[in-house]
Amino acid sequence: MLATALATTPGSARVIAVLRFPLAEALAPYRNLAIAIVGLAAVGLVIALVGTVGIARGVTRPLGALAAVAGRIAAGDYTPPAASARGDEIGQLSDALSRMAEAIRERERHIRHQAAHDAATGLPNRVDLLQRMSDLDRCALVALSPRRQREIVDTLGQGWGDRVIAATADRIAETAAFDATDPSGRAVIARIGDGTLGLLLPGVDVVRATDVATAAVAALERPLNIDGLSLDVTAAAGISASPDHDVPGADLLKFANVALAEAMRRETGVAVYDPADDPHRPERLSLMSELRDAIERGELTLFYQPKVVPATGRTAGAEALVRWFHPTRGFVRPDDFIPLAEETGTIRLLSRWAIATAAAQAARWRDQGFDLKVAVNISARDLADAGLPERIAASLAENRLPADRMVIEITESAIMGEPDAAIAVLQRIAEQGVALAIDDFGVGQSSLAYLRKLPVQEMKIDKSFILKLADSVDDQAIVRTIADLARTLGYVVTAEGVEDARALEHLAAVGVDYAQGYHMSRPIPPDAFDAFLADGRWPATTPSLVT
Ligand code: G
Ligand code: G
Ligand code: MN
Repeated sequence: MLATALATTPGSARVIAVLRFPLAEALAPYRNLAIAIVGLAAVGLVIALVGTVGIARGVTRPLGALAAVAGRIAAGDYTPPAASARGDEIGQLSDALSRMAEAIRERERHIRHQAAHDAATGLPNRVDLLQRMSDLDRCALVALSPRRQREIVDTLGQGWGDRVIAATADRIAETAAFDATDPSGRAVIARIGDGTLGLLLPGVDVVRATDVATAAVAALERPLNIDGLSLDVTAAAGISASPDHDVPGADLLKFANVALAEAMRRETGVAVYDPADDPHRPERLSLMSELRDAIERGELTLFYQPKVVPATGRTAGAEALVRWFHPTRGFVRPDDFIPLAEETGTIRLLSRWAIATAAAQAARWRDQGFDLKVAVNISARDLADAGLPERIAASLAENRLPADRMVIEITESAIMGEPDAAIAVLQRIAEQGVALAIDDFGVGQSSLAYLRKLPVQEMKIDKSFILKLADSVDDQAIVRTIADLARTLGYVVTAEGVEDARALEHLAAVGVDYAQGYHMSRPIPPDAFDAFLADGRWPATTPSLVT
């Protein structure tokens, strides 16, 4: 029972309402409704749960698959995920992954290509060549270089250097000999240096490689035609082979380069690796450290060879030529250590020594009353010695010798294509009043047009044109032409290699300024030179000056 007082107006009697109907009975009609509501809610919840799980699975399963694909891509497997038919976000993600895999595959292919190829020519590079070589037990390697590559790069620029290398490779690939060694199609022409190609010939021995190299060099006798420009390159090739030169792969490359350096010196332009040419062999290195010691200990001497005026017989000068009498090896020929000293850089020490020694000797002769110009040879490497002009000035000053008593000889090949800095060194030597002479003139590839730009005063005609002068009409014509031309251009002309009186007479008739050779005297030590001067057969002063 439930009783509750009802609100009334003030002053009226209290009214109390009494409920006498049972509450449970009153609520009974609503119980079913409540049960239905709870039941519905439960069913709804279950449906929602099932739906959520379903949807979640529909998303996570394809996502998991895509994650696995991403993992494979990371591991380097670029097979794209199976094409998705779904148009929703998952489908889009799958397509994006596909495209990414393809892009990565393409970029990786590009990077691999770049790593194995030379960018400028598209040829395989040295890394690639070494990689291929390491897989071979028997192979030959030919290192080939256009002889005029450096000149071409210097005058036309690096772009043309690249074009020449590419055209050279094409020319070689066309030769039948190269084709014949390559039934397997595994032979490659790679760019192994700025100006050097490497021909890797699998299963080929030295003999067959020499055939290929000879054919390649011959094919390059014909000018290359690039963009309408005809370029005469001529080539040299060095050969090494395994197992002939029984060494692991990397050394084969070094050996082919050593042979190439030798081939450059040969007229045939082809050389097989010979350990005797190898500047890196230990014996040679010890010779070089001994040379340094020999210079410091004063074991080197200069010999002098007279330069005589053909018409009068007057001795006007001398060329200083280094001699090395080794305490245990005996006499070491300059041809055996000068090239080596040039390669190792020791030549700079040697040249500074030779200049100081020759200046002192010239001063001694001056003090004895002989007015002789003394010539000293320098090498291309000396032109990298920016301090050389000052050393020459110092040697002259120490001996109070006028600069015009000294001549510096350099071969044409040593100055051809040298950078401006090297030419500046020559310029600074000449500015002091020291004369520059071009040695071995006529055998190099230089042009008079180029030499005209240099501060040169003297041309020394190479001895190959003089040795048989009396009997060779050709040589006579050449010598006359060179002498006339040089004289017209204002050069002093010297002929080297005068071995008999007839040659000397001929030179007197042609009118060269100086003659030098065994006929007058071999290179001799200073005291023998004094005796030579005293002998009077080739008086050191003109008769008019004597009286
Ligand atoms: O005499 P003959 O065998 O000296 O010389 C051999 C070669 O060595 C020649 O080419 C000559 O120019 C070179 N030569 C000789 N003496 C010197 C030198 O003092 N310096 C340089 N750079 N070369 C030299
Ligand atoms: O490269 P350069 O010209 O500096 O070297 C001179 C070389 O020529 C030296 O080796 C020297 O001994 C050599 N020589 C000098 N006179 C004669 C000669 O009359 N005949 C020959 N065959 N060689 C000579
Ligand atoms: Mn010389």
